Amino acid sequence: MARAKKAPPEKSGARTKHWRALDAAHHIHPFTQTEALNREGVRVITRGKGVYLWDSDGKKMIDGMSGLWCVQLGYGNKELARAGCNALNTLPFYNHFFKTTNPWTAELAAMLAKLLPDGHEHVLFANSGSEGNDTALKLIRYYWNLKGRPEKKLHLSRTLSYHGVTMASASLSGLTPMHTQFDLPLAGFAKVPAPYWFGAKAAGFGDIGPEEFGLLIARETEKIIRDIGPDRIASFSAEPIQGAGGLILPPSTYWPEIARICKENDILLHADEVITGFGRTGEWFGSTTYGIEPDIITMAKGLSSGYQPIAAVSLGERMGEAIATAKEELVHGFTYSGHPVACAVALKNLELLQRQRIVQRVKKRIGPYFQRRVKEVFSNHPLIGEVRGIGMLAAMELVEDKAGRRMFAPQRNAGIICRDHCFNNGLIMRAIRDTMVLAPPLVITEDEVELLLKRAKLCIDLTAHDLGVG
Ligand code: PXG
Repeated sequence: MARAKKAPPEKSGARTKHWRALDAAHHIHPFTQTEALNREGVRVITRGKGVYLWDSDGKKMIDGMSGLWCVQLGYGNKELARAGCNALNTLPFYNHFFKTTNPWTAELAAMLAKLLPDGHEHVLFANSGSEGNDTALKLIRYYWNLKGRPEKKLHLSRTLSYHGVTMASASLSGLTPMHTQFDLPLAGFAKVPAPYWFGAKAAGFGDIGPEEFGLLIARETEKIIRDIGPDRIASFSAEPIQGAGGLILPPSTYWPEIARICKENDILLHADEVITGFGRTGEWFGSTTYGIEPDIITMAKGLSSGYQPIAAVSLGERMGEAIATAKEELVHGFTYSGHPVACAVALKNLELLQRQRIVQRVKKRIGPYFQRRVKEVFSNHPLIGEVRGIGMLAAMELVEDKAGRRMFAPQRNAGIICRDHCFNNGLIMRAIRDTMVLAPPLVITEDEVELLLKRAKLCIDLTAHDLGVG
């Protein structure tokens, strides 16, 4: 323990050892088996610039995941740093509880209202996607209470969805490994199937096409709603594209049918745009990409390019009207809701996304380029069963048998083998089960896309070799 108090040593090897030891002794990591990590030794990330990260041994990596799907503007953006620094020097903290606001919070709320889909004129702030979703669920309950429909309490969401880790957000999440350790989900949550077409064959749906599958899953959702009784259902929460569940792109038939079902059954539609917001799909919001008209939207991550922890929840017309005109106090809010430094950084981030026309660039130039090149490089690869993507999101399914769309048995660890090759070869690519996912910063250049794909190809070749495919 005495070692922990010493200043970091000068030499990089010794410094890495020093930080590893401190981390192993005192830091419990998220979604990590602590004992295994400490045996292996953690990687210490010390610096970022553009699309690159460096570790404490000076190893440079290209970040194909924008941190955790969030660094839209890349690392080391000086304007974002200056905006945060300016707020820190001017008003490092004040709250909004005592009939007060601050310039950055007010401007950010107005800027969001301008960028959000029509009707979303009101926002509340939180500090993470999980808190944002927790807030959204509370507001959904409140809305139905205000409307005299207190029996509408059940929250629907999808299998393989990721909505965060608080008690409510984890209950909303459909990734079942998130539940068992904590006796979740709480009461009042129910699941409907995800429109995961690539997994349809393995799930016993046979050789169904994506469009037919999208309809089938929406109709299955409708059946579950009918069985539960629409009068009991408050909301349907969904990511426009499921991110952490495996980059599941909905077939084109899915969302229009879900919108109809929600409307007909008077169920509030809650879009979780934590990953799909702020240009990721080539529009400001994934809801626009898929023609979804949500009653309530959660956003975080790209809102500040991840430079500050901040989330927002926006209310569409009917929820905004009911909540903003209620004749009573809204008994909700965090110490740091609308934190001035986080708001200043988010505001600057939105200004830069607009000034540099980054969302249009994703839609018109770099997004189509990225999609075309990922498909060119991987569509015919024997280890890749499907390449899918939109904007600056791409997924590649590692399969044992390409023609038969047969996946690997989980114990083959295909995804983990590939991810480890990536780390060792200067690329950060996420493995979700055996789906390899890329979500690079929106500012990535064509040359950087080429470098990223060159490394990804090398790593997928190495993985194919390890697994004896091709
Ligand atoms: N909604 C969505 C759609 C998310 O992707 C959250 C809510 C929760 O946000 P916070 O800020 O509370 O983490 C997320 C977060 C991964 C990974 O490995 C993805 C997330 C978080 C951590 C890891 O893909 N998404």
